[in-house]
Amino acid sequence: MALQASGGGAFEDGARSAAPVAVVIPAHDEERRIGATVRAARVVDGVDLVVVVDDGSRDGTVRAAAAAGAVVVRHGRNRGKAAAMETGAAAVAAVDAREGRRTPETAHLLLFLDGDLEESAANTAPLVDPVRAGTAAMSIAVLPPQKRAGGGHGFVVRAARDGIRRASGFIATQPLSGQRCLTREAFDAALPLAAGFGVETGLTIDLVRQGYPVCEVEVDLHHRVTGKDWAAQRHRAKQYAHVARALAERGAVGALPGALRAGTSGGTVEGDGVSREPGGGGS
Ligand SMILES: Nc1nc2c(ncn2[C@@H]2O[C@H](COP(=O)(O)OP(=O)(O)O)[C@@H](O)[C@H]2O)c(=O)[nH]1
Ligand SMILES: [Mg+2]
Repeated sequence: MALQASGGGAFEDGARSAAPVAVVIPAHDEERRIGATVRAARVVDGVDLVVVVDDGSRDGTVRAAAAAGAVVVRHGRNRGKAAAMETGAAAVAAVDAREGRRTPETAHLLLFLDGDLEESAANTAPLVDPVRAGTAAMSIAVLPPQKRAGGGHGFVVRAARDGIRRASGFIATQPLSGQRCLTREAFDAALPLAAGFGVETGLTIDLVRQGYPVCEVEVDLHHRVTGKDWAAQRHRAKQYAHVARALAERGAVGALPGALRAGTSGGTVEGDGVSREPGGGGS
């Protein structure tokens, strides 16, 4: 179900019925979940290619992803989530060139998924539908409440949501959701991506601002829920810094103090989004 759509200006309307789907999975130290995620992604309707970008993992991510049938591209050192997405999209572009897919109608649609979705990655077809139909240039998955309660990254979610609204007017239910389907043109129009974990915030703002229609779709997905331990806190702090940078680069600096106030007083947060935060949608 499309929850919201915006834009319309620069978007070249048109169905992509002939386009296959390439799944791109940025992954870091994901050996326990990447195999199941890849296997599930491969059975999604229209998917003929799964690319895993291993971003300097220290574990067996590469081996597990390859064994599950993914094309694996490696960063020798950790370069961040956005860089991994750019690398994965470049790998798909090389396949498109080799296969003679040179038009918007025939180029692969890009389906970005996190590496920790495991079996639920098989449920992502509804994310592709609006992009294939030509009603959206980017769709974003809204996840249901997760099975286990998370360690709380509400302040990052609020900062991103508030900033996106200020910068573009788009009300994002789960602004950090990394499960997104894009046309090649939309992806290219958003380059260079906002760095690291700021990538989702930047993508939404940049595409809406350019007039591309963006929609949210409820999808039954489940991912690892991060706890409250030191590593989780560090992850959240890094996420927050990256989101803040993406917003600052887009002139939405005023969002940050507002978002922090919202964390304590409930001040500026929109709609029902806060209550949905357990679903999170990852980063
Ligand atoms: N490329 C890249 N991907 C990362 C990095 N850290 C995490 N990821 C991936 O980003 C996705 C989301 O990370 P996750 O830890 O699940 O974040 P959360 O969903 O916000 O809790 C997963 O596919 C991770 O493997 C990193 O440093 N570089
Ligand atoms: Mg996750």
